[in-house]
Amino acid sequence: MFKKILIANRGEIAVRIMRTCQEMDITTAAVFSEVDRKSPFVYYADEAYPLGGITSQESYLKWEKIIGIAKEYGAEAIHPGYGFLSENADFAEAVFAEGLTFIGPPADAIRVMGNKTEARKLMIANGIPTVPGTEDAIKDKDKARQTARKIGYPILIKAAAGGGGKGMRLVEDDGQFFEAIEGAAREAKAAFNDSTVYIEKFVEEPRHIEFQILADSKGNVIHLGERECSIQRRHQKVIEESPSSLLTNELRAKMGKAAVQAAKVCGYRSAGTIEFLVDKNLNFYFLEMNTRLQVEHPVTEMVSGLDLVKEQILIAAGKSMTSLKSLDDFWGHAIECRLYAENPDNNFAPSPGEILFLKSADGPGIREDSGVTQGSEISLYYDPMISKLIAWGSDRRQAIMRMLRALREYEILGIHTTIPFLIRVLEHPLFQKGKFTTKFIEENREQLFVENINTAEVASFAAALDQINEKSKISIYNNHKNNKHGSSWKLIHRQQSLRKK
Ligand code: MV4
Repeated sequence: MFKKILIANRGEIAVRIMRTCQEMDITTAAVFSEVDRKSPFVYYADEAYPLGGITSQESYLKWEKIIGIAKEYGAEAIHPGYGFLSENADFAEAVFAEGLTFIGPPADAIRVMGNKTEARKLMIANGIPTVPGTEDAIKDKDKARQTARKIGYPILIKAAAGGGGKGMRLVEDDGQFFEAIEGAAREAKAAFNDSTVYIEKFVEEPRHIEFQILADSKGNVIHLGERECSIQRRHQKVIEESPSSLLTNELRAKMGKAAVQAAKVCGYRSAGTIEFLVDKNLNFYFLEMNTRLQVEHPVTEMVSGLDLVKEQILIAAGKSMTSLKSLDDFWGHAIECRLYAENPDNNFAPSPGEILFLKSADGPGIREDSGVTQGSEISLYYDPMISKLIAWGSDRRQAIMRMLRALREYEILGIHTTIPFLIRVLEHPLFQKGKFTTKFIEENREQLFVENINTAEVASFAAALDQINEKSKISIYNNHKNNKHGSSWKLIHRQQSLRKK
């Protein structure tokens, strides 16, 4: 087993990975930018090495430097977390070339899945359902328009080098086709330095459901059920859960089988995720594969009892994955909320600053994976996600109620957070019934945002409260149900006593 692992990441995921290393008796080495010098993950690590620099470009993406540190200080393996270098095939290859272990899939698997047309081709060749569309990159625009007509509008133009919704164009009829193709290609060239685009039929009001897979070098490939990720805003996931209330055991088995097959045909090893779209007739289609540990991996951990980081480390060290009999061993329901340093009632504007006070949630069924602490400074340089709350319950209802309770317990001063918005989503009757698609937030704007509070009756009260809140940047998340556990007034009191000190 590895004696020392370098974690090439920051924030909550760096802490998450180090926790498992602790449990496995593995020494941890952090690398950090100047902005992160005092971050919890730097203190958590057994050793920490400065990368210098401020932006990602100047720090966490400097892979020669990171590999150099690993070699100099005797780390045998590098865990990339998510984002940054995690899906960079050249990095994975360079790590290997330097005699170190990349805790993730083989570079070839990253490469093929990183190219969305290559990935589609591979899936089609192996009988895995994909969205109807072009198999190859578009070269001839007239031919492409013929294809679009054959598929039937609306269609989506996607960038081969894209993913995660970047560089997508919706085309509703023939008249828009050429302009859209040219625009998409131009955008793809600018964003990914690759103008290759392809066409898919537009699946209307789909659910986004993804399957967690694990593959080891002994030839074992299993799936760990699904995560329902339809609650998104601008291609950013907001809430994830497992299991999905949409799937029957029969459909789950079918999709799981396709996910395992997808992992096998690309020669996968480590933890990975197969994303599917599911339409209203419960047809499912392969969308893309994420060749990394994902932000939302904890919901799978909570229902399976597995530690996915431990599995990744075991697999990277050439050992078998922990045996897992079947989904019959899974228990209960888990929900994750991503907490962002953003103001949901001002179009999710970033909310940088110092966390003046922090008392997070705990109690039955609550897990928090956080990257911050009281006194942390939230900068504008990196992703604004500061923490993840995960609630486990014996059923979906209990998981929702526990999450709501935890969100109301959470006390944070100095920055705005998305907590008030998350509460509104969890309280929404359609969310509670499990009746939603990827359009949920867009379609329920009126109930999810408070910008329409402007009646004369509440205006003066709201103005007064706003003033206080603006000063202290307190999120008003409790002006309903007389919830005394998280009252604004209590927070304001706390803020004032902090000021006196
Ligand atoms: C689609 C689609 C409908 N039809 N592809 C967005 C993220 C990227 N992974 C692919 N995405 C979509 N691809 C076809 N053929 C709709 C989306 C989509 C979406 C997917 C999952 C979750 C949220 C979404 C929000 C808007 C669009």
